[in-house]
Amino acid sequence: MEYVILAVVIAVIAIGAVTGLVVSGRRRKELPPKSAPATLARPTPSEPQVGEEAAPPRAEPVQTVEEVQLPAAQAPEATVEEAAQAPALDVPEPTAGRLVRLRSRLSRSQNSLGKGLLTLLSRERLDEDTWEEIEETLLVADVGVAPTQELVERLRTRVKVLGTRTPAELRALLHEELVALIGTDADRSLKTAKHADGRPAVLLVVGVNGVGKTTTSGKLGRVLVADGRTVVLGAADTFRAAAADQLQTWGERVGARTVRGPEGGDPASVAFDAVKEGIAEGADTVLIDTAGRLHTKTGLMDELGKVKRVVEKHGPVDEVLLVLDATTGQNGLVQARVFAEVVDITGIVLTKLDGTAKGGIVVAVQRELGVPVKLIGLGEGADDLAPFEPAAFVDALIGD
Ligand SMILES: Nc1nc2c(ncn2[C@@H]2O[C@H](COP(=O)(O)OP(=O)(O)O)[C@@H](O)[C@H]2O)c(=O)[nH]1
Ligand SMILES: [Mg+2]
Repeated sequence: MEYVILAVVIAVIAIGAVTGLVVSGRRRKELPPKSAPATLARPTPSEPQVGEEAAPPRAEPVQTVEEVQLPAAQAPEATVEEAAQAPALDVPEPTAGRLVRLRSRLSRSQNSLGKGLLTLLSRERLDEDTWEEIEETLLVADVGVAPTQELVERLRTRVKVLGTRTPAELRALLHEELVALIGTDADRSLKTAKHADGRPAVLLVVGVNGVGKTTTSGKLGRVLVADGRTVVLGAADTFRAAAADQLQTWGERVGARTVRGPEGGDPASVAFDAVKEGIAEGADTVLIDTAGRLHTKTGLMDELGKVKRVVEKHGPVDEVLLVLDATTGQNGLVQARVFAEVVDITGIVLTKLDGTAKGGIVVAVQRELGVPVKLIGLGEGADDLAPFEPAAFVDALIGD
């Protein structure tokens, strides 16, 4: 009897266990999968957004799995994770004809200089007062005293010879004289091509705080990438981490690597490392952004000299670009002089020409340094940097 009871108990337990398993198994099957991917990870723009570069958050609609259409011929190995790691790179605008594209910016900002001169020259009577007004217009636009007098003299002589003055003749004459004043002989090309021995071209970007060095380095990096070059950026402004972030952001947008050091580290060693990296990678161009040195701080200027000397252990620096803010006018000339004493400037970048009527500074600064303006900045946008071409510049000033 006891055996019977025991057998029944065992049977009951066994049946219970089996049904329990089945039920829980069913239950498990009814549960939704633990990690149903409600949304597909989208490639996120992974670059850190800093300061002026920070774009407003994109209001992109979230795509659900159902909405995603797979392209028929998709490479099987392209996984979602891979896509997330490789954000789409910017495709910068081609550099050819940039000044022409940006001419409306110049026409607007330099209206009083270009169109103003033309209007004055077109007056019925060109009396002394008018010539004084012409002179005044040039001086106000920061052309500088000596170049202004030269130009006025030449215009006076040529207008006299002209006799009748048709608008077309006057425009052509002024165009010719302004282009001559700016100069067409100088070599305005940038040395950015790799050397015969495989060493990358090295460009140093210098200037005081806030003139647009980092922005220019970034824009220039884009230009070079657009032209098919491989670029390494060197963040030798080590005074603020934000400065290196800012440069890195520019680089990431076009796929250029940024070499940086610890905050407060030695700028010369970062610059040295950047060139070393460029050599190791077989890059075409190394662009080194430096800190904004106040020209009154002798120690900091000495440091800039050191950056250049240390970089030159790898070989000569190809370009030292002095960035000047056109809106600062004559003050920029004082800065230019001090920088020229410390490093041999090979080219001038004039930024913010979109925000000032003082386009004549192009003439003044070239005279001051005997170095050509090679690039001009015409806005905060990523592609608002143009090679400087005298004829196209004058076209924008007075119309063609
Ligand atoms: N309007 C205008 N702003 C510019 C231009 N170039 C630079 N900037 C602005 O000038 C400010 C300082 O630039 P940044 O590159 O940080 O100067 P840095 O201190 O010399 O490195 C930023 O707000 C830039 O967007 C330009 O050509 N036009
Ligand atoms: Mg900077």
